Amino acid sequence: MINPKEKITIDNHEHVKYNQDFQYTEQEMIDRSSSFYKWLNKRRSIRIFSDKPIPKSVIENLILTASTSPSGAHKQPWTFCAVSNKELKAKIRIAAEAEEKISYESRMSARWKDDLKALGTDRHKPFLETTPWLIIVFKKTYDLSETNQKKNNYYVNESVGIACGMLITAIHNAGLVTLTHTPSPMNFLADLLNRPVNEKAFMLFPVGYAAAEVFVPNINRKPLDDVSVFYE
Ligand code: IYR
Repeated sequence: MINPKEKITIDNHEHVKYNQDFQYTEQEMIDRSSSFYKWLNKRRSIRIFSDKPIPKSVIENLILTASTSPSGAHKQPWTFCAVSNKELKAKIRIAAEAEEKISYESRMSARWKDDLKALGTDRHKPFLETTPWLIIVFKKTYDLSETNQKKNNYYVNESVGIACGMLITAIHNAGLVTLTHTPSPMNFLADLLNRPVNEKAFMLFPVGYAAAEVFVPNINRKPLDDVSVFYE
């Protein structure tokens, strides 16, 4: 129970006292930020997965974590669709590979395909059937009121992009792996998953364990100097 003295009203809206029950000494902060970076830097995009099952409760926790993301005016303009149904995964694979075939054969430029060579990706997407779960993130450009009135949301791409980043971090934290898969166009996902008109597919994440033996591209992350500018 919140003590009534810990609440105030601003413009007719209730605000509760922020009780930050975690704070660190400067040394702890240095240690924690460094070890978190080292741990997150172990994340790799994986393209070959095991079919070992994952409890549904884990997927629920991953979605709850992603859904803690900040969002424009707190509209939380996202829906996370979690698919473990085998027939549905097979349909998603067929539709995604059909789009990818066209993309790789005609939509993508030679330079783009050249850039992807280092990653070892192509139009075949077996992981869409192998992984125990797919999480498909939908963005809500607008919400629909009970009377079907459109209510626009704000900073939808930014909000859903941040939620996806938090989802990826949560997947890594659970000891699982994923890949940001972006079949384009993605309209087939809204059709297959029966989503309402205000939802558009944003990104697809296969979630699972890496296959027993997987090789990942031998590539490096840019050093701090290349990705930052400090103004002190
Ligand atoms: N959407 C395609 C192609 C692709 C595009 C980028 I940019 C990548 O970093 C990786 C793949 C696919 O998912 O294969």
